[in-house]
Amino acid sequence: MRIDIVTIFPQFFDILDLSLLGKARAQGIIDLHVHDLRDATHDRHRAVDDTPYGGGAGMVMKPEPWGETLDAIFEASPVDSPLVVFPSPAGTTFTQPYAHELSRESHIIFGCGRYEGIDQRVFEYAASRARVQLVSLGDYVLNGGEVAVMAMIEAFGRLIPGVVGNPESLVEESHEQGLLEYPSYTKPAVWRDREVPSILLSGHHANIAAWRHEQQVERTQRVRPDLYAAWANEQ
Ligand code: 6GU
Repeated sequence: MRIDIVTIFPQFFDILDLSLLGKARAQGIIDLHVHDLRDATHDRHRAVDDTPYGGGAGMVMKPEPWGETLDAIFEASPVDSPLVVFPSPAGTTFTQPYAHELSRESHIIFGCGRYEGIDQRVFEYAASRARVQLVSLGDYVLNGGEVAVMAMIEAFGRLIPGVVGNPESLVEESHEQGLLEYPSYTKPAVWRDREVPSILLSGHHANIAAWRHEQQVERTQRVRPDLYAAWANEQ
């Protein structure tokens, strides 16, 4: 999969060299390109923002550097219609099913906005050359899209075949079956007077599976009544 990121903070993404995703890059599973939006400015101050038409607080990202950067990426795209994702608190909510969708794409371009936003015509132009989606992490506001893009790449990157060593480890996680995950324990069997639930030491696999499922249902009902209602509805 090819991933392009457009940002005014390219160093932010240096940490994608690390861990599972760094390994996936080294193996050629992920082909990452980070672009500094300021490289497409042509003034002395390398300005990427300007005051909003109509007035109001804050600054708006200028369209020209976006157009130039996106054109270069479209030219280099291995596909006819890549997916352009703009992280935005005004977007649709990022979910595990959406992470699975992203993991099946061939080319994703992330456009990180800063300031009060990006000139609206950039979205319209991008939509004339590619598929465009505005995506939000949740109902709160970040200063810019960089952290959101990092979170999205962490979420879908590990779903790309070959990135996580044992694919079975993906199946029982929170949000994969509409429930939160069950609690986990390892050795020692007693730690600071706290015992591991005895059923986990019993060796009885069917009982263990049933206990874990009960734990998932109980935990989901307690901390995420919204998820629980949706899950119970499906049963
Ligand atoms: Cl994707 N971007 C920004 N700037 N703020 C957010 C967000 C995204 N998701 C939640 N808050």
